[in-house]
Amino acid sequence: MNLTVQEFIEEYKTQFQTMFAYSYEEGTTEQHYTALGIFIKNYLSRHWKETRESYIKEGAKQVYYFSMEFLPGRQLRNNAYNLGILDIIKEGLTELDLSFDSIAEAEADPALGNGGLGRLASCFMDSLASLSIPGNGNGIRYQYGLFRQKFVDGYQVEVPENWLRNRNVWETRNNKSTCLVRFGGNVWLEPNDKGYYEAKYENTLNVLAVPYDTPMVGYRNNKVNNLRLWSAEIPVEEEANYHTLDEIQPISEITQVLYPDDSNYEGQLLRLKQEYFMVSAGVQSIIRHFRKYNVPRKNIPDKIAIHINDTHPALAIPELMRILMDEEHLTWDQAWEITQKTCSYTNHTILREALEKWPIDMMKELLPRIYMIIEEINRRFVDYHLPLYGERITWQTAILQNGVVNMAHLAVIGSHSVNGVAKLHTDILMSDVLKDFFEIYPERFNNKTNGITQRRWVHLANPELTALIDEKIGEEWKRNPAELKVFKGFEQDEETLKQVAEIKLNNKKRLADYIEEVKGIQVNPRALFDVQIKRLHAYKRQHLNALHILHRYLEIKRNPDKEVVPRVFIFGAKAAPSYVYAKQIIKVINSIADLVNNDPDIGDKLKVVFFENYGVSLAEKIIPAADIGEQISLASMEASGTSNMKLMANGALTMATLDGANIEIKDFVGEDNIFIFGLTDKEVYELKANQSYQSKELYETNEQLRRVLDALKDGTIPGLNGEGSAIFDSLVHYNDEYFVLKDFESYVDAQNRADALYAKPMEWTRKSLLNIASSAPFSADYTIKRYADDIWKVKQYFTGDEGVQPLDE
Ligand code: BZD
Repeated sequence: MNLTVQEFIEEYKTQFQTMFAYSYEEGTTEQHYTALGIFIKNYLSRHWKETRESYIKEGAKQVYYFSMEFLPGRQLRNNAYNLGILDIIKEGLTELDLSFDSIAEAEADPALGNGGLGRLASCFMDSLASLSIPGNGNGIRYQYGLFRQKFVDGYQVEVPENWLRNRNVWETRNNKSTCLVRFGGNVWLEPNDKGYYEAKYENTLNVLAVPYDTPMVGYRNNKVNNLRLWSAEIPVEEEANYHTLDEIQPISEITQVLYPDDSNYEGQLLRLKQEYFMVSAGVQSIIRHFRKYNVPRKNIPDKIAIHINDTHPALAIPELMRILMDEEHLTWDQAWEITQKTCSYTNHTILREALEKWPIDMMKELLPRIYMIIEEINRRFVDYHLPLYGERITWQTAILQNGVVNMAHLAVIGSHSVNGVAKLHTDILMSDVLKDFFEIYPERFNNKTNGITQRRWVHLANPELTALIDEKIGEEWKRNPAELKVFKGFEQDEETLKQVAEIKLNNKKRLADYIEEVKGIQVNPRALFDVQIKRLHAYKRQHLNALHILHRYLEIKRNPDKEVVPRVFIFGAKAAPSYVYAKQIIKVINSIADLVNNDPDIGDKLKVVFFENYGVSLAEKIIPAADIGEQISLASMEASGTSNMKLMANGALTMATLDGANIEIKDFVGEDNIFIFGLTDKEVYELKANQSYQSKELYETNEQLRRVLDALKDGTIPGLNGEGSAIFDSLVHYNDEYFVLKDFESYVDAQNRADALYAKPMEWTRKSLLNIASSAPFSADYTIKRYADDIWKVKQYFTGDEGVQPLDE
């Protein structure tokens, strides 16, 4: 299928006319987006069908990535690119006097996730398809995505995100594959004359799970995998029982909104309903699919891998047990062996408050059969381990503890593999958070450092840089990222450095224009662009960044004639709606922005830009323009981070603590090419253990720090209503949980080193080039290859010499 420009033009015109019954010349941008999306979907549909059929024909083992969150970003450009028809479409549209870029902007960006975890799931979907691995996503089709963030007087306000308002061109409703999910009621087991127990149900709430399938297009390999998102509806045969909206509510609410929570976990019945709904529908449809393979049930683990993305889908374990026993009539032991061999689990956090625990009473009432199974898993676990490991370890690792179901324990016990998402994180899981489990099941633990897809985050987000790399080292790096290291050979090549610098400047100019357009702030594109983009959380320490900005501001005011390296501080961050402290930080940063941006003494020396509604689309604009990526979490707290990888791949230098994947970034890029500061994880553990930290002492003894902290509450910053004082109090009077003050000085030092380097543009750019050239190890293609080989045991299915090749690291 080699589409030509002329063919595209003709087919597109017809497509448009068929859909809207008038000529393309009269169409709105939105209509063009819809028509073009449908055109691309039609174009890929053959591959989508053939990929599915070929996996079945080959008897391929398939992986199912269960995740409550996916953040795919806009798909028009990505799909056209991976299909290899982007340039043809662009050219064709130009001939029709239409702009591809504006059409692409009309697509809604599905915010079906909170942050890193959801975006990782989508990077993985891209890599699975591009590596020709039979991989499926399984999640929820939330009607409303994560809230849209607005700032009103500098405060975060949440507005509903109705991403489905205009039609979603990518999805296909699949009425053939619906499932029934049961909640509540009474359940009991009855022996029957066939020799097994039958599960009997009464008074259950029955919910129809309807799948919407979305194509996940591989990179130029004719492979299209599937992302299946479930939506809750009333079962057709029960429609007559529902009369009012109130009666429908318990069903429609299940897939109405994404739980807006990033790690500050609050238990809620609805969330548990969502989790079970997704998991039950997903496992049912997998088992149904498995039947097509016509092999004995004991071979399920040879054909299916279920991956549990954090504990949110951990009910897949008891649900698979339920289906194998109640519906497939296997014994407990048979079902358990299959379940453990099939399931694997990734942990994404060590924050204790983020580890899911459900009240037993809630679980029992909402999911009676599932609870019976969990109870039995727990009973057998305890019976087996008590004599071997004794009381302490056994009770600390039990699933049922103090009236709650510990979901991480369920996930570890029911899986054959448990992984963290960066080396340090996995070490911490083994030595601290899950250390008793590590003693029991050492062989289950492994590390899989996160990765990102360079296709979206470099090839598409940064086309000029991509073209330059192509020109210098050829295009092989696009299929085999390890090739990128060849680009290191240009670190002393003045011409290349100039080109890298010019591309960065162009990207910054584009971002500067966008800043002016949406924020009305004029920034100098030659200033150092310093970027912190991630969810707002105290452990990520956006407030440390804010203190540094205040420090700079006060220094400029004190020494107005001193030359400084001009900086633009750029933020993007949403706070969980109930997370008061995070919202106070947003308000403080916005108020600092008002202060700094409007002070005539400051001019271009310092600007602060806090974008509203940070998400995938905004990240694509910001990242290529960044000079510094801020990765300043308290060491030991950030599981991995992934914006660190996207930023370095686009030539930003990383300002980092030795946390998460920053450590591996440092190892690959070399410590001369990254700015490291702050406490190490060991120092943090020590300070916590011996309780010797006194933040107030620092406030009292460090004059520079005191000046900055006082500015939070002495009226220096306009427009605050106690938010500055609240942060001051947390840092000074409540002993600074995340060691912000402790790390402040070394942070400022590192920032000064960055200034000094930025004053030597060639040297800066050389390091920037080295970052780009060292980013290959963070390609999600490698990460996925390791999951495929070590955990899932799934193969790549090449159909020719196309596609991302077997990887050479
Ligand atoms: O997962 C993030 C971690 O904080 C990052 O360090 C890591 O890089 C990414 C990917 O592994 N965790 C999340 O994004 N977590 C959530 O979004 C979340 C959502 C619901 C409930 C709890 C956490």
